[in-house]
Amino acid sequence: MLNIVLFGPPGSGKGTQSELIIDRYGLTHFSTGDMLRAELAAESELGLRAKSIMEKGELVSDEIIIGMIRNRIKSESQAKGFIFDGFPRTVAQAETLDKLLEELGMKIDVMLGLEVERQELIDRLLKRGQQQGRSDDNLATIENRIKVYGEQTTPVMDYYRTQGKYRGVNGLGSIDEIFNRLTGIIEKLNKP
Ligand code: B4P
Repeated sequence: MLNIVLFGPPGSGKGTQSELIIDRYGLTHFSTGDMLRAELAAESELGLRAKSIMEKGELVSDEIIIGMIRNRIKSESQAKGFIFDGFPRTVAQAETLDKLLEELGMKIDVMLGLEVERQELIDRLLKRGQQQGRSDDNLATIENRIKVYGEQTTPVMDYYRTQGKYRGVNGLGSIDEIFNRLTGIIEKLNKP
């Protein structure tokens, strides 16, 4: 079983690289961003609560996120492995994930951190905003997402670093180049 946390600031390529990793290793995808956007599209009560928070670039509460993820992990406990994309985003989420996995006899094997500088993040997300019209891909919200990432999400990197599981990866270059860097690390995981 292989369980990966794909980590990085907004726009670092987590969603993009997750799809390629899933194709290669047959993992089950957990994107809390995608799950929240599905709730928004369905206009569920949870979606309505999350909408204004996401549009401001703030984090949705740990309570909502943990409730959402707990049900899905339990219902997919037969999976070959998981890729967590955009989750955990706070230390409380990381601690809960560790406990949940432990209850199921599983653990996180590695956190792969995509490292991309600020201006490149802004350029990518503005471009996606123009192409796809995502309501949180505008300059004011992007700048707040990056700020919130620095304040609330970077401590999660230290959480996994302390466990010896963090591997930083240069997130600049072509999508294929970055994928090769990531698979280079994954392939070495089970080798002495
Ligand atoms: P997410 O959906 O997770 O969005 P994101 O961090 O912006 O990253 P995303 O995966 O979409 O972008 P990617 O880097 O792949 O979160 C959205 C919001 O949901 C959050 O702000 C928050 O409010 C809420 N939320 C989600 N999870 C939460 C949690 N656990 N707790 C609390 N709140 C939560 O790619 C960006 C762009 O770059 C794409 O257009 C892509 O085509 C492009 N790109 C990718 N790789 C590239 C490359 N190598 N070169 C050039 N462009 C590239």
